[in-house]
Amino acid sequence: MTNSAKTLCPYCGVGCGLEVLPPAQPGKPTNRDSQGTPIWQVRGDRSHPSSQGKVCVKGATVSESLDKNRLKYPMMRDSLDESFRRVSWDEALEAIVHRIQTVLQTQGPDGLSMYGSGQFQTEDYYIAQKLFKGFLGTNNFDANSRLCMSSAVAGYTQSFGSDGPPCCYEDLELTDCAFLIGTNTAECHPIVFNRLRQHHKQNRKVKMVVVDPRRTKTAEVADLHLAIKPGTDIDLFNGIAHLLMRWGTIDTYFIDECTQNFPAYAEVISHYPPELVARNCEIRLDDLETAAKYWAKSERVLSLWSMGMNQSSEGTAKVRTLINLHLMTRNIGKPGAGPFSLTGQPNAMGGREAGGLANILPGYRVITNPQHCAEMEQFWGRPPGSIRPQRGLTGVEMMRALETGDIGFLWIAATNPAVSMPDVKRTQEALRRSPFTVYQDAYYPTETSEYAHILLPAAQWSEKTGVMTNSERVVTLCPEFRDPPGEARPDWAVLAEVGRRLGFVEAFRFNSSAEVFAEFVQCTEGRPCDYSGLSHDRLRQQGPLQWPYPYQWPSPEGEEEKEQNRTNKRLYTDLRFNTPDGRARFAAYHSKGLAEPPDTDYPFILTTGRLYGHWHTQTRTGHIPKIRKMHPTPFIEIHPRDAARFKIEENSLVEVRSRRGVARFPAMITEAIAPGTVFVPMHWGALWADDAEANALTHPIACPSSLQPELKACAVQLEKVTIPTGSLHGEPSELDLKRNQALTRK
Ligand SMILES: Nc1nc2c(c(=O)[nH]1)N[C@H]1C(S)=C(S)[C@@H](COP(=O)(O)OP(=O)(O)OC[C@H]3O[C@@H](n4cnc5c(=O)[nH]c(N)nc54)[C@H](O)[C@@H]3O)O[C@H]1N2
Ligand SMILES: Nc1nc2c(c(=O)[nH]1)N[C@H]1C(S)=C(S)[C@@H](COP(=O)(O)OP(=O)(O)OC[C@H]3O[C@@H](n4cnc5c(=O)[nH]c(N)nc54)[C@H](O)[C@@H]3O)O[C@H]1N2
Ligand code: SF4
Ligand SMILES: [Mo]
Repeated sequence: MTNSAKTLCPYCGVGCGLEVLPPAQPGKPTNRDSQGTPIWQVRGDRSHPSSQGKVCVKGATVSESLDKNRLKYPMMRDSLDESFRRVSWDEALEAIVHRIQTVLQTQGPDGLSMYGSGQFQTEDYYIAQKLFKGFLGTNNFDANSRLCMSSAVAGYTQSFGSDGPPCCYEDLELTDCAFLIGTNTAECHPIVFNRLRQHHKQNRKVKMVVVDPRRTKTAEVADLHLAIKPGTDIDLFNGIAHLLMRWGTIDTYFIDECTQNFPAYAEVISHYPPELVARNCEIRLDDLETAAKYWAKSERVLSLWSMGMNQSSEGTAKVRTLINLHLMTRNIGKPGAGPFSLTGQPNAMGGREAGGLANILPGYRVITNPQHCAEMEQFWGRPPGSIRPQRGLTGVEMMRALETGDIGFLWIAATNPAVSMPDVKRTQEALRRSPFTVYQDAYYPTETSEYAHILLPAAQWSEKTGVMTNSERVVTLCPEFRDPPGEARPDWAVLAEVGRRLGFVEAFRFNSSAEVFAEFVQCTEGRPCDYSGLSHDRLRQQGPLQWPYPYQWPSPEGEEEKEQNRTNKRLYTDLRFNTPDGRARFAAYHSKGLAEPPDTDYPFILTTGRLYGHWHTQTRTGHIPKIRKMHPTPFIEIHPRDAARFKIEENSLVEVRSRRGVARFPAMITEAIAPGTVFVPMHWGALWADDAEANALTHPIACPSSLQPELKACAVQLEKVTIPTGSLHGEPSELDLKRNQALTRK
């Protein structure tokens, strides 16, 4: 190909448009990376509505990662002690089909399971649901979104009657006050942050409040940083609500007409007077009052959140308690306002739309709703009763089922659970016991490939055509613009082929991902996430489009189209919610705090998260020199007071122990972290550093409603180790040190 292509960045859920150009352009020197390999040029797509031409370092360097360490051919082995041998696709697929049939006979459908990813495209997700839930008869499909977005899904669904972020990015530029809670937006959703920050800088009256135990890059520029004690968000929200009630700055008309359950909520918040809340959250009383005042005095309040809220044993309650504040002040369904969950992965949204978790079905249907099961049975031409209205196993439960022998077949795709799951040593042990694991990934090796019996090479972004949805419900077509390496194939095509080989020939007869998408969109018709009017062709011709986008909407790009695009920017503008009576639900929750609070044996709270340059388990970013230079080594952030207590100096090696495991990190002493709390990045699995796995320490205790584990907090003890750090991880980079200094500056 010699022309440029427009696509979407395959990293975070901001979903920036990219324009890519082939390495060789007439009359120009070939574009190469620092090692001399020709690479595609990447720049921001100015016509993309979400990003308007902007990109961050990850998007800008993505093409450097595409050709390194690729898995090119199917590989197989009979046991994990053997080395892999190259096999044909035919042999690999036959082995998979044979195993599925054996497990169906010996253990039944629930002996089968698949663990997928928000890095699937929507077509991959849909085919996996059709195969597992529709045709194999098990709801054991879960995705890494369980570790990421499931509390937001549960929160939206319970408060509004269905999933779906109701806001759009334009709200970032229309708000009077933005609350950023448990989100390091500046590093993790940089282009969303830039849009908000620009607006904030230009308008002195616009306020930015950051709620995060760490003084992050995001917190640095806030008007108010509430460095709450980890796990006290509900205290804070109920405390703000208490003050709003006291001041009478609530919208009683909206509460009466459009919501339910306010009295129960009012009773709960009466127990959260400001003095108590400030004490529980370990913040100043006047800061709490200032936060409440900002909320009360602003016409339009926007809240943005991500993992500091979702990854919690009370994640759903946190989300719903935040939504309460929006309901109580009618900060919803209007420009510049609303509760806006920032999605993590590039297509976590598409996954939700396509039913890609163990408790949902395509088209924002819920698996425990028999009517929804019946609709999908009919859609897929399956006999009544074939989809059981019972949720399947979550990712963590799949690991438990490997321990007990309850599953006999595990298919992992587009995720690296041997790094990213909580209590990862136990996870690794469980994976070691799996009788049959298929692992489908773009790269080799990854930490998870060590536990596979069959490796399937995946064509990844740029090598396959499919659709992804970003945080603001904008759907973008990502076309194939380069050839997959070796024999790599798109995920949807592999799943469809297995479906056909299992005998479901007609149901899985798809010749292209466009056909898969065309089938999928039909089952969204009439649903809250209706995009039955979308097709690959339309997205190719018209560019990215936002849902809802029903079939009835005509195609011309004239005035009518523009008008419709305007009306689907925000959900709930008519103040009718997706509950049976159209009213939103207040939630009455008391704060419970952390599942594993610190105690005398494990006196510190460990929190974990991300750095600007790296993406998760580094399968891509670990091979990009510029990013490695930015963050070459893991580290642990410790407050100077705690460091002094343990005689820990800058860069001395610290051993961190929890009840589950141990890890070691060079110390980074900084006032950016509160005393009593320490932070480590999640990016270093066993392939990238010795003993620096954040998840060796974390626990799997989950929110009872969303089943999302509390990856953001566990109790640990610290000890200084006396061997020199250089031998383990090398020195931290200039940039990380500078960042640390900048953050320490008060
Ligand atoms: N650079 C980069 N960007 C990414 C990713 C990446 O790997 N790298 N991954 C993407 C994905 S999948 C995701 S999910 C997002 C995650 O995006 P974020 O959620 O913004 O990132 P994290 O660093 O995981 O956590 C955010 C913050 O939560 C805070 N926190 C911890 N405990 C609490 C608490 O109890 N309450 C509150 N209020 N805050 C708390 C932490 O101190 C941390 O600063 O990023 C996406 N973007
Ligand atoms: N301690 C701690 N742990 C965490 C978190 C945390 O904050 N703290 N965050 C959690 C969250 S929010 C998330 S989202 C997870 C992320 O954790 P993972 O999903 O395990 O991390 P990734 O490195 O993104 O893994 C994606 C894999 O998919 C592969 N891949 C890329 N594209 C394709 C494709 O098209 N097809 C296939 N088959 N493979 C592809 C990549 O090579 C890579 O191996 O981590 C979770 N774990
Ligand atoms: S902000 Fe997210 S989507 Fe945009 S370029 Fe960066 S990683 Fe990609
Ligand atoms: Mo995530």
